[in-house]
Amino acid sequence: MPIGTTITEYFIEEQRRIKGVSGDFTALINDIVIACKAISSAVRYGSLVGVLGAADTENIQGETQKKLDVISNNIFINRNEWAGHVAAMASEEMADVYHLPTQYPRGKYLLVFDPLDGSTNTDVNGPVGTIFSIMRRPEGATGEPTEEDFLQSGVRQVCAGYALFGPSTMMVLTTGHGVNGFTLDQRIGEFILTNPNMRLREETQDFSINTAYMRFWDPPVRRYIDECLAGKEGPRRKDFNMRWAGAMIADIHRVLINGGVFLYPTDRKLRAKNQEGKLRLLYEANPMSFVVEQAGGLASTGTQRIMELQPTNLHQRCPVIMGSKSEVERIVSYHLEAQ
Ligand code: P6P
Repeated sequence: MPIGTTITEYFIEEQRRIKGVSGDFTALINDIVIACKAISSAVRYGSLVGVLGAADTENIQGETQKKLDVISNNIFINRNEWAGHVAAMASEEMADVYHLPTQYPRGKYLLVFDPLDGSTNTDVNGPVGTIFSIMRRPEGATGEPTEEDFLQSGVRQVCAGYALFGPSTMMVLTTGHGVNGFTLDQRIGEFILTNPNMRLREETQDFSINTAYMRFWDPPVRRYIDECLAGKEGPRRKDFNMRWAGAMIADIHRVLINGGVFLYPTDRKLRAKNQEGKLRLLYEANPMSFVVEQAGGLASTGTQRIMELQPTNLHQRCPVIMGSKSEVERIVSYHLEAQ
């Protein structure tokens, strides 16, 4: 049975192209891949092994954690803390920087992650996934990493990607040289290269936004969506389609495959709670922006490139508008006109 290119083979080939790399990075990716396989298994067996439903805890965001949020977070920590590739980690599910147990060596990378994005979908058998971003520890930093070490803008990411637990389990990631997708072959337990060099379509007819919040939207967002809804009879002269999966990973993966634009913008309701957006910059917006930009799309807050934002805290939120270049450019132009 022909196996195809495994994700490990792919990264060893990548490593051979980069002079002087130590193999640390490839080994870190391998640990992340194993963590994603383990989370995929936990998600797949769901109710059969009693891991659905709410845990009796809240995360830093004040959101009730699902049992699978806690399980997935523990899997990511356990797989990545021991090998000496990371210096520390940070997660949506943990208030502070995670410092490694003293017996483990420290590496040169910082790993941030959302262990189970869209976890409210677990109880309804909907798509969920894991998002991760790898940064370098600042040059010359000594001792235990601090929160400040993590506060790097998205353009400093070394690697970013996600695992999507849908009808099949996929990993999609970038190291800044394009985007590649790998599908888990359950028969052999390996991720196989199935979507080499993923490119985002310029033109599209799909948009992705939670229209339940329409009454809170700012005028530029309202204008863009109203024009999509007006279809052929409206200024866009074509019909559009709306999808909302309740998990940004699933919505943005569809955008990568079909083209389109995903919006979780700021609005009056969020600003009333002193929140810039709903989605978190370091472990949701930045990694997904890196993937989208490397696939030829754009990722904006509406007025700024997401990856150029300077984070001020670990769990900072930001508005997210990302996808096909021409659509994001149009939405940004509406924001600039409204200023
Ligand atoms: P709403 C999941 O909780 C998440 O963080 C994203 O993955 C998703 O796109 C969004 O929130 C859904 O938010 O307000 O529609 O429930």
